[in-house]
Amino acid sequence: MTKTALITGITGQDGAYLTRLLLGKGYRVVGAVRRNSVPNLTRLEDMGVLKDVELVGFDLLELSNIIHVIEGCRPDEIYNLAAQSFVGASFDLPVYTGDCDALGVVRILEAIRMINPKTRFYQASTSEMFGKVRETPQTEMTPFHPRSPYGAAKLYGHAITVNYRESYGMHASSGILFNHESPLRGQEFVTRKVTLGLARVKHGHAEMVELGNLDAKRDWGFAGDYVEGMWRMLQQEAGDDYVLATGQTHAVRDFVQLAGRVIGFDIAFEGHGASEQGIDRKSGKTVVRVNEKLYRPAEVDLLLGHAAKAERKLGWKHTVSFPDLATGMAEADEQRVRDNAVRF
Ligand code: NAP
Ligand code: G4F
Repeated sequence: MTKTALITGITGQDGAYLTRLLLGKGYRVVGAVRRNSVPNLTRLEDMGVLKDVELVGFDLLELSNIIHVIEGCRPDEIYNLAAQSFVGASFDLPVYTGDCDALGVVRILEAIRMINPKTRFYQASTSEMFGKVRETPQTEMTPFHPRSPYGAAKLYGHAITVNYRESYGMHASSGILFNHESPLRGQEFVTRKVTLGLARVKHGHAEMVELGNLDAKRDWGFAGDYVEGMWRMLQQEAGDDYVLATGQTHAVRDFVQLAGRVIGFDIAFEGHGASEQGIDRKSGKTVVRVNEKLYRPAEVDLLLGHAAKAERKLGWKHTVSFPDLATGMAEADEQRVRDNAVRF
């Protein structure tokens, strides 16, 4: 029998990759989309899947709407990818972020409990919950210490998912996903900001790219690999929590140098802290500058995940290396800027 999946946040990066994966597996995919004055469907178009999904109006903030959406499509599986997902913005929007990323989760869980508690649920949890990390590498057993309103809100979303699993026997899983990127990544996240920014510098549309903390280290993987892990979690006999990560960490500075090389720069960093600059050795031009305004009030200095549980129980493994990820993103943005075709 055809399975139905409801994806919240379908218009985002992960939503596009998960939609392609589930359609390929024969699912009926219902996409939950919040109202915008202009429809925001470019990633689904880009992925070539827009025509194959059913779209429904949805907002994380409105319980009655969530109930109607779930009653209307009667999903076998719900993937809750919707969130205010930008850590930087969460410092300016702490209450809103909590409403979406914390209370939004319990609204969906309550609706599932009322309508059909057998519905399988995936919660998009995050390595940001580890924050000021207590151990390295981080696993499902590592204590949490969030460093942002986003991390704190997601920690509630994680805890309430575990709670509904334990209290009501629901098939609810929490994927503790480390950073994952792609050519469909939002422009405000650092990887995409770098690839798009450097491509614009190369083609004369910008002078340089301004960045914040270049020392921060992240465990960066490819979004296409991570949505496969989400799906595998919901195919298990029972819900559980899983870390998905590559097991490698790199500084923002490393990503800049790699992406820069693909775009045609040979970037050397000089100076320290707010005075640090990335200079193209070929032209002598400064292509990266630090702007202190982009520092966060509290930073997550280092993330490095250990995905042994997912590898053992789900048979999951990342397939795209850090250099290949940076290369794919840089090539995609270089081409978009060259063709004047930046759509998202
Ligand atoms: P994204 O590209 O920013 O997409 C977020 C999605 O949430 C968009 O579709 C957005 O809709 C939707 N949304 C935001 N507020 C909403 C609301 N109030 N009601 C309904 N929909 C709303 O994020 P992503 O990178 O795909 O990440 C997917 C999920 O995984 C997020 O929950 C994120 O926090 C989490 N996560 C991501 C990573 C990562 O590295 N990518 C790592 C760990 C966890 P619009 O298109 O209308 O804005
Ligand atoms: O790309 P980022 O904004 O990602 P961040 O904060 O790690 O959050 C992402 O990954 C989380 C998983 O760990 C997700 F839950 C979350 O939804 C999101 O997808 O920043 C990465 C690092 C940070 O340390 C930041 O301070 O890059 C540093 N950075 C330096 N300059 C910058 C910039 N980040 C951004 N966005 N913009 C800059 O100019």
